[in-house]
Amino acid sequence: MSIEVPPGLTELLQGYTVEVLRQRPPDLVEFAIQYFTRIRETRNQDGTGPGGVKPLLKEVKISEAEPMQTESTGDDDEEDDSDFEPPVINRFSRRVSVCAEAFNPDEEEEDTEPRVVHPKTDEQRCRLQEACLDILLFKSLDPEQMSQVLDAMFEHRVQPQEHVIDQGDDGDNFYVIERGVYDILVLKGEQSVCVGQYNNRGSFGELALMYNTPRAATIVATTEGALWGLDRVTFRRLVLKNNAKKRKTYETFVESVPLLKSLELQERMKIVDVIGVKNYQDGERIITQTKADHQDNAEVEIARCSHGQYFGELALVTNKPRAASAYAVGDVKCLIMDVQAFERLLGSCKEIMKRNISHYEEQLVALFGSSMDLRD
Ligand code: 1OR
Repeated sequence: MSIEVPPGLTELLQGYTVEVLRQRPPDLVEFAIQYFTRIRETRNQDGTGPGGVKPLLKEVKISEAEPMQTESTGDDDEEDDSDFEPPVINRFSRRVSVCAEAFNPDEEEEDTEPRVVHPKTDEQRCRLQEACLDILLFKSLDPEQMSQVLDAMFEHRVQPQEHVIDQGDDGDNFYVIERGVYDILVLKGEQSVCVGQYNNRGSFGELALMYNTPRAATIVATTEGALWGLDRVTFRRLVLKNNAKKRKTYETFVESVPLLKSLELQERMKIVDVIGVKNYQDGERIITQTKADHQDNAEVEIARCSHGQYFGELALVTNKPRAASAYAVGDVKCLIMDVQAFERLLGSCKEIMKRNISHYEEQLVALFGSSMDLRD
């Protein structure tokens, strides 16, 4: 007696199995319901009909030890890019390493991914928009892309001591901080060392998603807090695509910045990946001096920066409050980097910056006649 396997059954079960292995959901039945519901929705949307099952993954390699890698093999790209992930992910359902996400941001391929949408109340959407205002990675998204990002984000409340991310894990989500304090811990040998902190603002978790690498640090909440998560697939589809454009736009500019000359090309490109672009109008304040050292409080112009120069590094290099304010003269376009990216990517440029600090000190002596200690 021969039993006929209905067409599509193998792919259907394979797809489900692969997603289970990738995401390790705690509840297989619950996960199956979500998974197959999403398939039905996608099928209804693209008119595949009841019998048809779109292959969800073309090639999957699973390895516990190796970091994820992007594989690109010509024609495969299109199907690989239709990779599917149900959006409900928590830190207890971590991904294993999967090599199925061929993504070539340079290609202007048609966008056929099912959209991830987490419904929100008006109040939630307001809080989310507020939290995302200064997120540099979102600054170059167009309004339609930004709206897709906001739709896809989901709220995640955290408790003190909760590990939001563990170093070495595969990346599942990118996080924007609404509130709460979070320590950044990095393993130095056997020891976990606190190398920084997020204080009620900022974002983290982009590196593993951008570069398909294991999580580079552990993030632990030290207070109760609220985060907004963005799933890996949506992050890659929107933010990575934009980064490819940013690289093209700013490649030549970043090459020409004297401070960055000592960096490798790859390092310079990583800078472009994390920078945000911000425009200022004539007279607008860009950074604000934290304390005025002079009795009369009058502001005096001490220097002017132009194309390819930088400012705002002093407080970061010395860990002191902002020593000066900066104002736009005419229309100004700045490329901005947050403090964690500055630490991570510009460590090797710090010596050059420190040397330049002595120029500031000389300028201040010339202006005010007395020496000022700008360093620690
Ligand atoms: P991720 O996806 O690797 C951990 O997950 C996140 O911590 C990482 O993305 C960054 O968003 C964030 N080195 C590496 N990752 C960092 C760092 C960091 N700071 C924040 N993250 N350094 C600290 C710089 C203050 C360098 C440590 C040597």
